[in-house]
Amino acid sequence: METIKVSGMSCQHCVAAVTKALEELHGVDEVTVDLAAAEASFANSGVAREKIRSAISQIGFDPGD
Ligand SMILES: [Cu+2]
Repeated sequence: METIKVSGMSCQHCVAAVTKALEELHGVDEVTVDLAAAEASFANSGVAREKIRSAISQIGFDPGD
């Protein structure tokens, strides 16, 4: 599993939006977003980190490195 910090989430709607955005990436599966930890974890089969970061920022949240 891979993890990434996600800043700016405030409620379960944000969690759902981030989950959906990541699941839409081909190669990313089993997405779990932890609101309290401000972190998403997922199985990644080859998706570039930059693509993952951009999927998060495109919906208005701030991805970590
Ligand atoms: Cu929210």
